Amino acid sequence: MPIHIYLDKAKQILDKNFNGRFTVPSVHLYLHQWNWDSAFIAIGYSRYNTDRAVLELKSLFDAQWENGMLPHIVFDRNNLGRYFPEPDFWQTERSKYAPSDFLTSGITQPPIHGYAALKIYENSNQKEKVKEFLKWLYPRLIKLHRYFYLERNPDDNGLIYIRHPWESGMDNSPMWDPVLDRIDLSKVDIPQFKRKDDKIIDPEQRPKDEDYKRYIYLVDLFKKHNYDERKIFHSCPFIVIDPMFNSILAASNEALMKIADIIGEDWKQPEEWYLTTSRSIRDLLYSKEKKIFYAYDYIQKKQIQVETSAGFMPLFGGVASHSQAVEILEYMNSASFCKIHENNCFAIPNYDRTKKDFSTKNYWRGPVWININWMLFQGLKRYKFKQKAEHLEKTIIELPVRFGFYEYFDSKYGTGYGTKDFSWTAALFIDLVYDYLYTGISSAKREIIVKTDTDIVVNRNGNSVAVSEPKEIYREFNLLTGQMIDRYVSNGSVNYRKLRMSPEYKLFQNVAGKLKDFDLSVIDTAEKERAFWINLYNMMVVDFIIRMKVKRSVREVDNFFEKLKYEISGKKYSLKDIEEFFVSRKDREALVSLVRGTQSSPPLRFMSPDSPQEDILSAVKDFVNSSEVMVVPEEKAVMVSELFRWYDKLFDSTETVSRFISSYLVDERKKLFLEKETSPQYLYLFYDWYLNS
Ligand code: 2M8
Repeated sequence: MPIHIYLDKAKQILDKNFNGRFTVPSVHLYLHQWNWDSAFIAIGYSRYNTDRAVLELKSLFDAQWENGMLPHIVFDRNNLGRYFPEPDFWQTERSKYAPSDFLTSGITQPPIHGYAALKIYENSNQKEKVKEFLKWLYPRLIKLHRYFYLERNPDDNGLIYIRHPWESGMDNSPMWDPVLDRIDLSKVDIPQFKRKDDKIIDPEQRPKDEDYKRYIYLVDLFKKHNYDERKIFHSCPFIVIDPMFNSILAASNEALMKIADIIGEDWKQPEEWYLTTSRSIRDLLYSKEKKIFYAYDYIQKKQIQVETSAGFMPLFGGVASHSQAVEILEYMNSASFCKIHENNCFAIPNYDRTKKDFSTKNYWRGPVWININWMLFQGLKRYKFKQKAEHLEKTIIELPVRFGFYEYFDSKYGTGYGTKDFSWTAALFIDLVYDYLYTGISSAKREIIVKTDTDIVVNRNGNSVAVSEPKEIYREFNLLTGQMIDRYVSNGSVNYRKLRMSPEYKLFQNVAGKLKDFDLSVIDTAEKERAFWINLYNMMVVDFIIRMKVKRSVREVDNFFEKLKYEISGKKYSLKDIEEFFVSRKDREALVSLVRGTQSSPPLRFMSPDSPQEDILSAVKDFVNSSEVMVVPEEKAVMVSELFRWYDKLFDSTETVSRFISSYLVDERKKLFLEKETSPQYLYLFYDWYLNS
């Protein structure tokens, strides 16, 4: 399914979750407005609906407390009774700061709103309108940050504490276990309560009852202190400094400096906050030995040495020093989280996979979350760790496409968990896909696009060469193609830089020039013809990539497959023409084995000129047994490359695709499934256009 169909789907989810004033995280479980969810949602809207983006933040800040705190939930009066805890439990009216016209919770969440507000401005094409809104929002953002620096900054070093796991946004993260464990459930009074979440979502995917008891114990304590910060600080057993919360705050301070500049305000205050918090994160939360940032237990005055994705978050907002960034990248890209190209994981799971209590499916204890990966993607991009950034970006787009717009995803199989049609998954997907559709390539790799409105005959400007015998041209073409692949391709990856400088490529350009006057009749058998056109197609792609100075993706060149051509025997051929040739021959195998200069292509190999059948079949096998084709019997699902849709004349039904795949699959169990299952669910994978370099 083309990517814009998923984009529409994501927008429909936001529409469904929008209640006229704000967008709930999900109508299945979270029927109110959540603090940081709304910021992510606004970022998604900012790509196509400025009004909604603005409204999202506006409705949230309307419920800001008098002391500056931005509540973690703003309740929808029309939807009470379906979530726990709700206003009757929070009783925030006990605080003199709580708003009288809104029902809210009494805690906050990671302050990503400054960052989101700047994104709205950057993405919107209604700059004046957003500027007006920023003038309204800026003092409120300052008020929020001031609350943190005045009320939650006990050592005056810019490290802000949180006083409830819900404030971290990563509710049951293993990071909080050592602190929560100190609340002895047999010794404290916990009010009676009834959870609602575990009746809606499989309890295996949600926090345990013991966790909830502690969450509720803390809320009850806040209530007893009438939400007085000082009193809470002195009696609350959970006072921790979260590297993610603080990194996000730093990122928002930085955004506030830019916003101040846009609306003509003084940016000194946010700058000072930015510098203080960043310095303290670097100096106090980092472990040089473990190469990760840790949370800090303020009561026991020590780092909480539990490795989670929060420990990488100082990349977001540019807080980590360069050497720290390099070190944490190494950890992030290890088996503990997920290595690039490792097969059995997706992007960054939320907890170190090597730990005994790691879970692929339990909430914040190991699954993959889209918002976390989105922030890490921004951080990696900022530090120019492009390859890892792209890996995350691809996953963020791929997971919802393959498995649905879920709240979180199994870190091994990708299965969606929690609630479906989840707003921030949809919103951040929209954000990345907008970059993608806009340029056809990743925003981490975006480069100038070459426009080609008319045909460019690429082999015309080769050196003018003496006319050769057709047989000689054919022999040279095969020889050089073989040599180039042999010497500059390893494991299917092409070293375009070396190839461009190589003597073989120089000679190849000459032969390509000679093809203009070539006599195709020397290719006198059907098998030779197959080999020639596949090899030619693959070499044309390589030649076009080099000549058009493609850096990241063939998508940098408009109409790469239609307008770039080779003249052969006096006739012009585009890549598309060659594809059409194979379509007319109903040669599915040849079409699958073509190498389009992309990551989603099979590895580039030379097709033996006289009898290519074996080589073609190896290419098809490589393709079918790669991540381009995923057969998941447990889910009764088949996920295949978009390529099968491009050639729907040949792959005219899912049965045809199943038959084709099953004849090349190595895994017998999957083969059997395809042969037996008459109507598996078919999904089309996102095509990876990055260069096969
Ligand atoms: C989750 O938290 C709420 C409590 O705030 C819950 O579990 O009921 C977390 O994932 C949190 O980060 C998120 O903001 C919220 C709504 O999506 O759900």
